[in-house]
Amino acid sequence: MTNQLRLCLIPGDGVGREVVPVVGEVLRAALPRLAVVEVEAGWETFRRTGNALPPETLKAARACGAVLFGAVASPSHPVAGYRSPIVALRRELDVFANLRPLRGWLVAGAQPALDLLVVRENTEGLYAGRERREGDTAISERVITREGSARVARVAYRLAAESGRRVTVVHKANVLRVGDGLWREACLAVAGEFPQVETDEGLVDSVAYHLVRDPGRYQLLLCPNLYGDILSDLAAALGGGLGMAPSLSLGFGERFAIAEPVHGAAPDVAGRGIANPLGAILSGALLARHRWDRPDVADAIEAAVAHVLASGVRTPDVPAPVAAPGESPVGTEEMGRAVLAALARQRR
Ligand code: GGG
Repeated sequence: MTNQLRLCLIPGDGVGREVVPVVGEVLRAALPRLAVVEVEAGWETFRRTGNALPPETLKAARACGAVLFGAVASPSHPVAGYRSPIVALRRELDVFANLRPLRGWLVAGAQPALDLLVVRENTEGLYAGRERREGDTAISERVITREGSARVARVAYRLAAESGRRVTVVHKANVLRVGDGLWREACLAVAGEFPQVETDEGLVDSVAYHLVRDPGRYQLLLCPNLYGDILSDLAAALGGGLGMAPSLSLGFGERFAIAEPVHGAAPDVAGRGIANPLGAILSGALLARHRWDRPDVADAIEAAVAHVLASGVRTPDVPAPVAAPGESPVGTEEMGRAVLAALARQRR
């Protein structure tokens, strides 16, 4: 069948195993002909099989072209033969542009003015994997290339042109004149290809400050790897919490895409049935929008999530609104059922 949409589910570790099945159900309800396969990866997989990213997992991810990854819990100390499977998978599929849309959801403590897209370079920078110890000195090489910077900048500018957003190029070129200097130069050269898109620039520390002071100030932050990682977590806190933050990593021509919630494996919460599945569900919506070209499905899922939150349903990580302090939070599966019910109501 030529137009069959295919999805590879990789729950991974910790709460990934609890939230990914919920996304599978939501996407199957929204796209009844979706073909779904489930495969394994992660620290637990490594402990059992000696390989954190087994070859059959990589093969399934390539065959489907669309992956929904849960979370991974790599140890903080080096382990012989182990490498982070999510970092390896991103590199294998060369998904170089990480999109993190962040908005102020209707929950206690969120900033309603927040409506931000963070576009993060996903394969270079300090995460290029070039680290070594020389005695008591540790050296981490930060890799920035013109080509790597320009290709993620083109994704950001294309999205900005489609959505009418202003692009802010984030850097620290006043100190890191060589690395961030090249990043800035490459991004501003791409800006020249999109004269219809407004561009400005910001030093990463100043952007962090202004984001907290005035969450509506920025529309699209174009960031090298580490800055994008940090600023998107900061923005997630302003939007209602890490549990609700989605992400999508895209490769060239959108041939490969990996959706994953921004949160990690959360060992303190795992196994209790209380993880927030909304970040993962909203990541599924990003697959529909950017990989499967189904903005109608993405809009429907996002509207269902907004409806559920507006009706006061929340998991324990989301603070209770002042108006309803005694209301009890729900668990992962119940939140999934609430989103499914909201989706079904839209179809009536
Ligand atoms: N869903 C994103 C996620 O799992 N974040 C944590 C992460 O990327 N950790 C890297 C690792 O543990 O290898």
